[in-house]
Amino acid sequence: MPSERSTYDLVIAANRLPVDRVTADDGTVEIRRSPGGLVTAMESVMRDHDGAWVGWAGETGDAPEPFDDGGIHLHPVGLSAEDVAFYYEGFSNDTLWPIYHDVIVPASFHRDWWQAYQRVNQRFAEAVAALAAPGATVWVHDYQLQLVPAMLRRLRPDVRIGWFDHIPFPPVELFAQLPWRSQLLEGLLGADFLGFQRQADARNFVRACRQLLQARTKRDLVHVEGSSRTVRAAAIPISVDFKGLERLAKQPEVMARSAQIRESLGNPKVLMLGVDRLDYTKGIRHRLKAYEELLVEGRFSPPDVTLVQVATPSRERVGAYRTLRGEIEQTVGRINGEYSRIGAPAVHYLHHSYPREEMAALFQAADVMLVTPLRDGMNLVAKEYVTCRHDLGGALVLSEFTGAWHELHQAFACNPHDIEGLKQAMVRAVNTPAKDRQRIMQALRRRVSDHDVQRWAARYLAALRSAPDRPRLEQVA
Ligand code: GDG
Repeated sequence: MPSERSTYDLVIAANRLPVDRVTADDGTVEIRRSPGGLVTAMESVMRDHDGAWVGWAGETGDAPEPFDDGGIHLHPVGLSAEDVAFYYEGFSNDTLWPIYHDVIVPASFHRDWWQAYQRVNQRFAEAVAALAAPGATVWVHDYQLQLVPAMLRRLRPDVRIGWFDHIPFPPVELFAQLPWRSQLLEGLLGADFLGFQRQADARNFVRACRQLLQARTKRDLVHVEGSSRTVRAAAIPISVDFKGLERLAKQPEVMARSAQIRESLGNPKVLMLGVDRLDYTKGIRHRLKAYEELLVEGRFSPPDVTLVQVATPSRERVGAYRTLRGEIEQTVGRINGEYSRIGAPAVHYLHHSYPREEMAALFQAADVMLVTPLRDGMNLVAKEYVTCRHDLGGALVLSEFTGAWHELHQAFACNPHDIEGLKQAMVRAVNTPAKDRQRIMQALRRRVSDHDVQRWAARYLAALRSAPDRPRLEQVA
């Protein structure tokens, strides 16, 4: 049932709605929770607010009617097949995503993708403008919607606009490659407050404004040329719903499932686990290389040691993702061909998505969690893993190139480009005495429990409320 109200004091805009509408061949419509870090984080925030969420419902064609789900008013934005190909798969995931992740693969630049990006951002801005109550707070999310803040400000100068960047913001030397760099910065400067995962990301943004727009800046403030506005850019790192997830992990069925997983893997001495969207930023190939070398050197040997790699299907129509999948599957095949025994594969490779309960059980079953991205805004999997380890068991190997590492530095740190170093971190995680591992796990859990997603949202909304709303020229040299 759509809600009676027509405007809302809090409006979220994100590329995806927190649910997918899936129409079966017989015409029946099913509503499914959609995957991804943002959805996981925002769900618990929206539970505490009476708000609306604007986003794509996951099917191409006309937008379905707005509907309510779990106390949130959901307002779908329609995307045509061309919009999905150009705005989402193209500009968002084949232009911006590589540039914002250190150009691990080359970025593609196409002017018709940029046209689609502008068109779709305008559509989002108009949908938000129609739903926001006078003086409402609007929270725009992520790299797909960087033009929305300025577009929305033109339509609704009365609303307070925040934007949060879930992924890294690149150094100006990389950002400058974008033919549309000025328009993107100007789009973001329509906001009152810009939130980033790390201070380095916020600093990169401010520097880009200074160098590419010749904007006046001071510390975390950017003056918007030709206006009396200043915009603040600061780090507010995202987190997980610690209490909710810990509760799930403590359920007897989840704990029983965890024991069953170990059992069905032949009760290995060491179970290593990777859980990622199948994405080249996540360092899955580097992790497999390190593991393979440890097998070659005889430092690890199945069935004593085994690796479970969950690689959730992602962006399968983008070329770089198809190539990566081929490479990973070839590597897994080679490792298994060489080192598996009947009933004891060296790598269990699972190209599926699983329910949350199963993920929690896997986290609890794993002795060593491998989080080895080459670049990652935060990485919620690292925080979810420690949240699920209420038994203080397990060890986290964590890449220095994740936002999470800046908070979880007691973890077994690694530089995934340094395969020798990565191997050492994996071996250390296995060999460190249980007592020391427990102490480390306790410290990691304390950090996540004190800085959970509820605190993140409260901090973000407080920063947005207190962002400069009047000329503060005296602060901008
Ligand atoms: C972006 C940024 C940032 C994965 N497979 C399954 C599943 N997942 C869940 C994980 C986790 C989420 O998806 C993935 O979040 P990450 O943070 O690891 O990575 P991205 O998707 O790249 O997210 C990232 C994040 O936004 C939030 O700001 O941390 O840096 O890139 O929650 O558990 N969940 C279920 N089944 C799966 O198979 N249920």
